[in-house]
Amino acid sequence: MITISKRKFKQYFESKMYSLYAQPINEASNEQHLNVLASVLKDLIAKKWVDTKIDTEKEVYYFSIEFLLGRQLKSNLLNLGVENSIREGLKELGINLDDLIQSEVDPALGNGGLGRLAACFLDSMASVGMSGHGYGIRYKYGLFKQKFVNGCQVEVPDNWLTQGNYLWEVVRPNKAILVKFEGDVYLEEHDGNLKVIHKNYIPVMAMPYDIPIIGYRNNSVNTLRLWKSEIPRRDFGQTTANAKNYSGSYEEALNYKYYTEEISQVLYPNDSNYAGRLLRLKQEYFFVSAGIQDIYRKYKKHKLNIHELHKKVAIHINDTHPALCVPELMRILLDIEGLSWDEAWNITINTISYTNHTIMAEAMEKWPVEMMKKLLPRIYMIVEEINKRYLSYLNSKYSDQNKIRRMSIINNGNINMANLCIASSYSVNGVAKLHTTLLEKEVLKDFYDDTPYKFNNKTNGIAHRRWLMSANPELSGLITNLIGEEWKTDTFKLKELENYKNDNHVLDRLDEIKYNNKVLLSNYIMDKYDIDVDPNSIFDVQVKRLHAYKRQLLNLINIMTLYHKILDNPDMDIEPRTFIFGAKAAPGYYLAKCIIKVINSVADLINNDPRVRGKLKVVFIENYGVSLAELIIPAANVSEQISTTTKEASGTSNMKFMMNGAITMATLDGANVEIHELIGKENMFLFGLTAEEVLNYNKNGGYSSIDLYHTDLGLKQVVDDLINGFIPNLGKEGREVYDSLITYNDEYFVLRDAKDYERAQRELSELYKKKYDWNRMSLINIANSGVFSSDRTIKEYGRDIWFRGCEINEEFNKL
Ligand code: 6GP
Repeated sequence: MITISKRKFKQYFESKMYSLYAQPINEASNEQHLNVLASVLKDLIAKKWVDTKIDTEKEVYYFSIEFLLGRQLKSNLLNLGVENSIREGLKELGINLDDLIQSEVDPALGNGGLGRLAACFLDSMASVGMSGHGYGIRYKYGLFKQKFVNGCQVEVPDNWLTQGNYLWEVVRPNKAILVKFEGDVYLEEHDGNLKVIHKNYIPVMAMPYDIPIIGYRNNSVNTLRLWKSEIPRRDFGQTTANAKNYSGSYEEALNYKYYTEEISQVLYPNDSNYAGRLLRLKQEYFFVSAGIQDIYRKYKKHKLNIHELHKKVAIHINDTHPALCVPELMRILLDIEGLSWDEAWNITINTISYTNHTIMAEAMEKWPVEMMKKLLPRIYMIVEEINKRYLSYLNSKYSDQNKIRRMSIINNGNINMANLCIASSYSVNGVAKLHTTLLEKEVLKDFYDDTPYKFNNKTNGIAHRRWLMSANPELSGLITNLIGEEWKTDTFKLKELENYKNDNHVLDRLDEIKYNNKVLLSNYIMDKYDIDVDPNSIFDVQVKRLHAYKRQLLNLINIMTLYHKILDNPDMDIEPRTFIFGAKAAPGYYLAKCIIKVINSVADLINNDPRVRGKLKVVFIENYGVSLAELIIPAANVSEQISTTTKEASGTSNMKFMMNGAITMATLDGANVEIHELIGKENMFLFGLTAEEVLNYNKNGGYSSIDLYHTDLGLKQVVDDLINGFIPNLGKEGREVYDSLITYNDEYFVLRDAKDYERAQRELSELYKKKYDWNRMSLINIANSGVFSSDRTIKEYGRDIWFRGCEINEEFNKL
């Protein structure tokens, strides 16, 4: 915790303004004010932000190809505990802190759940006082910005580094690292020892940009180190003696420059989907190699014993994108340290742990052997050797050749990255109970049967500081008034709120806060889209990536059903509803883009129909991301978590909504199962097929959507709307969506679950009429959401995985 008086801050701010910009405060731009403020804060934490503690305690390194940070100023001020003095100081200088907070860029260096989870974990590691750091890529362009043109998604590049540098980063040229691509690898004898020689490689320099991760009022400042790829600078300290010679033509030099810079140019816009492209593989190796070499360098600098690496370092790989940590660490231990294979393997396997984030088959990374062999010749040799040893282990244990083939790391000319991760780590975890069970019993069954002790569950969590304290200050204030401050560092204390479940005064206040947040969102919608939404209507929200399995389409079908009902029965007693969507589709995901177009067209139809005015509104908010989530989630009455059961590994917006008092409409999928366990079916709305039913259908070729379509006339009407011109301004997109439901037999059980969903929605509507019952439910949700703080999750990772035992555990070594 740091303290700074208002007077001191003002002096500091002024002198920083002079040293950075040589001009008076009142002449500076907003952007300059923001830079000066960030710079002052960085100075304040500088002493605590020391580079390393590696010699004193075990350090965790979290490798992730995405970190979806969101804006940092507000949460940094909150965590440092200096917001008030700084706000006051700035005010006296004529500057409004809120303007600065709003004008900060939102770095979108991630797609969705996986990237945002990584950011929450950084926040929690610092806040629980763990020495845990992130390694990732400093993409020049983050996730595209989404615009709607005639209802269709158009992607605009996210040029977030317009000023050249990011507010919070510090570049450290003296810590740049050489990463080698391509070239020839062979063995040479030196003094009777065989040495691995890598010649004619393409050298790429990884330049570290550090972002401070500030813990909540506890003196901890960890580091997120993001690597930028560059052509090696002239003064780059590391030798490139055996590198490919680029002394040739101007054109060759330009090509080389392009080769290096391209690597960290752009984030792949895929969520839960395998990209399969050479550039992506380059990105993966680039940041993994830089990170592992960085750890190694630090380790050597502190003269630590390499035989005990696993006692000082835990390396966590966030899904398979950083899987090359395994062969890269092996490479260093074998080729540089000269350890034997067995010892190098023992150290590696006791250092690396892995999280799986999805069971969707299309997300499973498989790299062609030929691609890896050419791009990463030494790494491929090591993977091949791991596979050889793994196969011989499997053959000694099993005779079922199909099973062995399924478990093999290399198979059919491809390297299966999940198999590599499981074979080479001491811990494999899923991200919610059901997901972990599905991994163990279905998707990774062979591996679980083989090494059950590696598998464990770590149900996801969210940074409650950002998602409640910062995003919903009014609710946060009410909670503190009722139960004191302690919940901020121990969210289980939120449970005490239940004491107020029959206190009408508190329930009224809860209602009022929700209303105020809805007004803020309504104002935004009015400003942006000129759509007038009523804050008294139910705000029913589905915000997440657009994916068929997440079933935005199911939500839409229910909206259409409701629309028809009102048209057929104008005097129907219905609770006014505003349906709110926010979702980006991967640019190459055609069906998802069609669904966006259909939702937008339906929104136009409904919002312009006077017959449903005051009853129904549909708003699709463009460019959903972290900053918008902070506005939308506190304003939601209903949280739509309606994925096809078994498909959503966990979900994390479900937790954010719950913590902000929204009521969950859900299938028993992902972490909805845990929500249900906590609050029971009486405090949420459940519908849909069970996991068992979905698995059974899948084993037997699905159900028949066309039969259902012909028997349920209400459904038929809505599905036909997609193609019969009922929805204006809808062309081939309607047909595409129709085909997914009828021609291709509704892979995600949208129609199969539609009736039950409608039933649950009707019940919800009825309950909303009973104000106190609704608000009581809301309070119970908040009171039980404490378990979903990522502080809890991170402590579990620490306890069960990273700090579990530091001796070499031979049991993990199956080779
Ligand atoms: C997501 C899962 O889809 C989501 O259910 C989960 O909450 C989140 O990860 C965090 O665990 N998966 C991804 O975003 C992904 O890219 C490869 O998986």
